[in-house]
Amino acid sequence: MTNLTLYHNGPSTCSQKVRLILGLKGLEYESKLIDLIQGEQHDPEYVKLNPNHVVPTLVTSDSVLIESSLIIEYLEDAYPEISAKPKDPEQIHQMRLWIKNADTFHQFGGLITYGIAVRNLILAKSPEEREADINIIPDPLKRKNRRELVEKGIESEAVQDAIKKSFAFVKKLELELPDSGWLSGSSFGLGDAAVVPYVTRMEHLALGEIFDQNSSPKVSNWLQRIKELPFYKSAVDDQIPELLIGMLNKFGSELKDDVIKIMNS
Ligand SMILES: N[C@@H](CCC(=O)N[C@@H](CS)C(=O)NCC(=O)O)C(=O)O
Repeated sequence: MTNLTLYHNGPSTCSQKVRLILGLKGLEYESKLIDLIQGEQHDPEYVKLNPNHVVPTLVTSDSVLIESSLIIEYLEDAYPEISAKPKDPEQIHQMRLWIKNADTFHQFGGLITYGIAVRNLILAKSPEEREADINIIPDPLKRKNRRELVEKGIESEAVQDAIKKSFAFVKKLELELPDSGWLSGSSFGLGDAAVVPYVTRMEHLALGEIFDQNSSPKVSNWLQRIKELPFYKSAVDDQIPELLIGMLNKFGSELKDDVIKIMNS
């Protein structure tokens, strides 16, 4: 019997990562949803758990765990029965490089999501609400980036850089996906869970053609195999509102040609 409470958000990439490993291991958890658009991550009670004002946070009977990549490593250490990592030390190192790649890429995933689509939700708020939303972000650089990408969208230099980094991320994945077809040894595991949310995010933003069967067959097959895992639907699809997917797709489709042009520039 586990005693796990996950503070998370349906579409959040870092939350998906943790839910995928909970799903793989068949671990039950109490779900506490944090609405990021409403700013619940800044609620003083939540900030006591996660001083970085972000999701996810996993609360166990003994401790409060933050940082999604460290949470999945914790889950592997605490619940090793269904393993999410290879035995071979070199393969473990390869897997961890992918976890690190995903962590490095994370900020760019956020920039493309906001710069292409979510900025429109923020722009729909009153100027006062918008300013308050931005000013509450604790990290000054993140605050500056958020303001710029809300104002400029894909005209922002940071968003354009993130679009190019997204393309490079998929290319690297296509080039380096091991023959086993997984990023975690011989089966789905921590490396795959860390990377896949960023790839599906691009798909939701109508950029799926950069990793379709023609352009990136290895990534395309890997993604398909992950989507067929028995726990994928409950860990990911069921947790992302259709309305949000529709919104990401709509704004992504409107800008797709421009985004692809930036990727190739
Ligand atoms: N390094 C952190 C990053 C967490 C993070 O940035 N979470 C995003 C969602 S994927 C978030 O809560 N964003 C809220 C905000 O930026 O206001 C982790 O891996 O847990």
